[in-house]
Amino acid sequence: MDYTSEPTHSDKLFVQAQEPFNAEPPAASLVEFAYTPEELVYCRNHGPVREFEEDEYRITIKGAVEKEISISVPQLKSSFPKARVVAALQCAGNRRNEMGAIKPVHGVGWNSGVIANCSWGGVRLRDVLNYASVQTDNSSHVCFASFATLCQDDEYYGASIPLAKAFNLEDDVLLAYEMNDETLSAEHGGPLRVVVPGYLGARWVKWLDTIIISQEESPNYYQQRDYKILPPEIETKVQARPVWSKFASMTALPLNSVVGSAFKVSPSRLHVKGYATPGDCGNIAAVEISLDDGVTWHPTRITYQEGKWSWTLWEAEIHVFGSSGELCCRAKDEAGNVQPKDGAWNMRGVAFNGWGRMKW
Ligand SMILES: Nc1nc2c(c(=O)[nH]1)N[C@H]1C(S)=C(S)[C@@H](COP(=O)(O)O)O[C@H]1N2
Ligand SMILES: [Mo]
Repeated sequence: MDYTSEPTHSDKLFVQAQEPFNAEPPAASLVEFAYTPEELVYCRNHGPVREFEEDEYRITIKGAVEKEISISVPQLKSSFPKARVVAALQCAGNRRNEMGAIKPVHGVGWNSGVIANCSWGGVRLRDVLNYASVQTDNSSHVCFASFATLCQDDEYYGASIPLAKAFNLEDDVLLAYEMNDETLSAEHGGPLRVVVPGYLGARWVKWLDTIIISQEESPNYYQQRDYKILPPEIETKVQARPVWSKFASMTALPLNSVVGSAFKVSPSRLHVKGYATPGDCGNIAAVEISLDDGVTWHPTRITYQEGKWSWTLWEAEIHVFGSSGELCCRAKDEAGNVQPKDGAWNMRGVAFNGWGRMKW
């Protein structure tokens, strides 16, 4: 990993592009905090960041609802109970550079820093939907849109989630106005963004202004084309175009873990820290590390995990021989799934989850 190279380098984030603004912190900084401080929260934008006045900011809820609603953020805050959820926001392109090393992929060249574990405060989407009185069954979709902002590949930014996810009592999908107990900044989608615990970041629509209950998924580019795991034989966008609609939109990201840092604490002892995120089969149960490419594995200590949707932080001290080598890590979930050695290649470079690796 090389964070000193071009294009630019800010104090805390490696800036991939100024316009739209895309930037990530080094994973070594991330693993120092259970809750990611705002200055280390990655920025992923498909268009310009826009600032809005909270008092005048309104969202509309329409489609298959009994009453179409237009409600301001101050009204949302005073009408519905406040909910708080700790959840990891992760871009589907996290670790794309590692997948790109197998064979080139299309997308921003992210390392392993497009992830942030934050406490989100807002109102529950299901409370708002119950108020609007949804007139359809659970096979429908909640489509989110930000018509007020521009983006690169469509007229607006949009995404959707199954209505069942929005209504699941344990899932806590929020319309969030706070991040880490502070007012949500414009950079991260303030005054209002969607928080979909467990789902890839692309569904966490920023500057949300419209919710539509529909029988269909969002027709938006970012739901229908981007953010799909295409089969490995599709290598170009030209090949993808006629078949895009055949493949499912991404929802949960896969079981994953990454080595964030490895420091020598003595000539023969290495202190290793990392993070892990679950797939959709239960939380992280263990993370192991290996110094011999997976022949032998050593346990690590889980130092942070909170609720169902946070990331897991882990660390270990391990005896090393020689002056350098490679370290790898793998996560296991409560259902017994084990992170695979090799991540499967796909054209967009999404959902890479091969063993975490780091040279020491
Ligand atoms: N309106 C809007 N919402 C958006 C995006 C965007 O470009 N526009 N990017 C999405 C993607 S791909 C990710 S990973 C997250 C990033 O959120 P962050 O910039 O707060 O880290 O926001 C999602 N929501
Ligand atoms: Mo993303």
